[in-house]
Amino acid sequence: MPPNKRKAGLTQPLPDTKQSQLESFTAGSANMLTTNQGLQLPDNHNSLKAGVRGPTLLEDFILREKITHFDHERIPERVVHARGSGAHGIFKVHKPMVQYTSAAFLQDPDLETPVFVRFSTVAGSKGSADTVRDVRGFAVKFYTQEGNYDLVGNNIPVFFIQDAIKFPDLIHAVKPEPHHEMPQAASAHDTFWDFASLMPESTHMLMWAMSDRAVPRSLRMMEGFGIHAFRFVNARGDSHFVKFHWKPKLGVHGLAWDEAQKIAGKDSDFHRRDLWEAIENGDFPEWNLGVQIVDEGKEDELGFDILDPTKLIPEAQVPVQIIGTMVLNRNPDNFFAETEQVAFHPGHLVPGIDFSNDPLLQGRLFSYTDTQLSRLGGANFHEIPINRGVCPMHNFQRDGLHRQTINKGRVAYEPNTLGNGLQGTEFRVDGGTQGFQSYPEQLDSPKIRRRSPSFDDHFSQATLFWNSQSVAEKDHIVAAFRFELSKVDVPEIRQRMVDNLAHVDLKLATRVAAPLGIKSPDPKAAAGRLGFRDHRISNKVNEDPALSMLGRAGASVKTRKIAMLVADGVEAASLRRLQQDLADAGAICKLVAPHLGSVSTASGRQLAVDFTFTNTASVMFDAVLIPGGSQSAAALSAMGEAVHFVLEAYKHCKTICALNDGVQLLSTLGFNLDKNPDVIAVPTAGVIMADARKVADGQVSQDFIAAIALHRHWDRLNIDAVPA
Ligand code: HDE
Repeated sequence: MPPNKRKAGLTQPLPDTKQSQLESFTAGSANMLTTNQGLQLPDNHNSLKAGVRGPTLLEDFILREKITHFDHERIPERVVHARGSGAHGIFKVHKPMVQYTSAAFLQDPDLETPVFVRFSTVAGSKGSADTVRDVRGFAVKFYTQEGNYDLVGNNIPVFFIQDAIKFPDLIHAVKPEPHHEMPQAASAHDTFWDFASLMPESTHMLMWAMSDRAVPRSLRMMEGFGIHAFRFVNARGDSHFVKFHWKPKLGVHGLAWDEAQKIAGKDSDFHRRDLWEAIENGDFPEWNLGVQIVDEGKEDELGFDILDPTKLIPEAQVPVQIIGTMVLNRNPDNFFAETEQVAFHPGHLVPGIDFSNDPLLQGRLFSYTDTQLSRLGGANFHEIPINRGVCPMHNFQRDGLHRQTINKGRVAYEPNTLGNGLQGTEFRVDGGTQGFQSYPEQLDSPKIRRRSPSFDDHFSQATLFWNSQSVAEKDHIVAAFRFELSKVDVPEIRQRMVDNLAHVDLKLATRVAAPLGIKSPDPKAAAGRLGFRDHRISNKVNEDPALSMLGRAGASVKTRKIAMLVADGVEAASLRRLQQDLADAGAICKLVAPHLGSVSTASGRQLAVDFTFTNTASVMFDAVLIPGGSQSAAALSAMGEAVHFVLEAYKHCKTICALNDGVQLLSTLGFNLDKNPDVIAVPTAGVIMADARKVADGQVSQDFIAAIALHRHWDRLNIDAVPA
């Protein structure tokens, strides 16, 4: 039998004798391709044939091994959250949480707990576009010294349904319609709105899903939420309810809907690329971990049922305490091995954290292991490197498909007297006093298949969300409902939905209904429907600033992308100064020109070009600079693509700065720079027109940076009239 000569690719140490044999055969052959059995290949280009022009021989075991492996490269994609992007990082708690929880990773501020995070969309297939309107998954695996803890959340703090038994219906409704498998990764179709309009408990979540939360600018600019109430349990066994929040340090920002749709075509990997590049560039994304804590026994004072996952705890009612920070600092080495094979489960707990009776959470506790069995092909998925814990693991579970561990000894049961157990120790349980302890909640209730009446309020928090939005955010919600419902063919479904919305806010419903070719919304029509409930409780707060994205725009331009539109003859001194000031503030500047290579400046120097108008678009950037230089401005003004670039950025409410002759590109918008050289003009929010001399004294950079930090200028004038 030929000895194994392979070195590269070994993941498990070989037994000692094999290891030394391997080393003695490796010299000089480490780079040879081999079969999976280690046989060196003579040729990786030609199969074995009967003569150079003859048929391929069945005997060609090398060809067959290679093709067989290829044929089995795919595993089933996740039934939901199929499209995802992952990253490694670390988590650190800020101060010991001993008062509330015994979880070891939440005690020591010096302890770094490794994490792996996977962000995802819910509805689309693995190859679908990143920027579709959808909820985003935000799943974090903490590799703690007490075992893996998974916080498997979303970027929206509530969910569509209250009971797990409705999940297959919800997902079947939102996925492509089964007869023709359309549309991909979109809720804008009849079956989704048919279901949603018949499930008024979904209304609160629909408000979030129609807001800009569902079209994030970046995965790095999203909040994350555990959604359900969990329990913190301390060493004395005291329990507190806890809701988890991730707060991004870069702020919470969304795309314009038109922009999101265009990006889906221009770069369907937009979010994946953004996350990857930020980490490669050393701009490590960070989130604070926050908790809302409610004393066990005081949950009734909230005014709604803490177990109902269609409700959030308003931050204005129970503030979020920041307890730690997560930094994502390493991209995966291999997408399949890590991001695809990672297996999250809300039931992966550590001592000190426990479940509540939220009926959605309870159903999830079954689903996740079950789905891994078919997705990852058997019961040993915990042995896949990305899923392995970093703490010791011992039990007597054995065998199964793809078992990696070579268990030693004759004993695979407990109790035993025959075995020394693993590594010479007898592993056992100690009678129940150590390890994970379930919180001993007192239960004395009849077995019953019924919803608690405390879950019957389906609208008050939808109204709270609506009331908490700014004017622009309300406009976006109305526009999103209109868009989605306009794609619904059956008018009765459109009608049913706006009748439901009339229970959130009549003005909202009336605005949504206006262009949909249906009757004015009628709250009574909804209320008359079988199963419809509007047992409204009064909210303890009527508005909560934390529910608005605009209420908390980040004050930084860090990692924001600025397009600088240039052609031959561009005025370079002010361009360079702005580039420098923006780079100092952490922004990323790219030169976009009519051609690749370089452009000549007005003073005859060469500037290297990053992109052309053909291979990029305004939707890839957060802001635009049009420098001065009469020749450059004239060339760009004569190019439809350059003018479109500027108009589109304007329409998407991005900051635009134009210097001297560059202002020509804004003339279609009716903006012209006064010939007064001292002027910095701001004709509408986020449009800065300036003389290059103002650049030299730093004023333009300051104004430009401040405007970009506001993210978008949603209240900009006249955007509906702009043809882009
Ligand atoms: Fe999931 N969910 N889910 N889910 N979920 C899955 O597990 C399920 C729910 C969430 O990046 C699946 O490994 C049921 C809420 C995320 O790998 C599956 C119910 C929340 C991810 C599953 C819910 C989530 C999943 C598919 C209703 C936010 C992606 C593949 C009771 C708190 C994790 C898999 C990743 C994935 C079931 C509802 C978050 C089928 C039955 C609520 C972030 O097990």
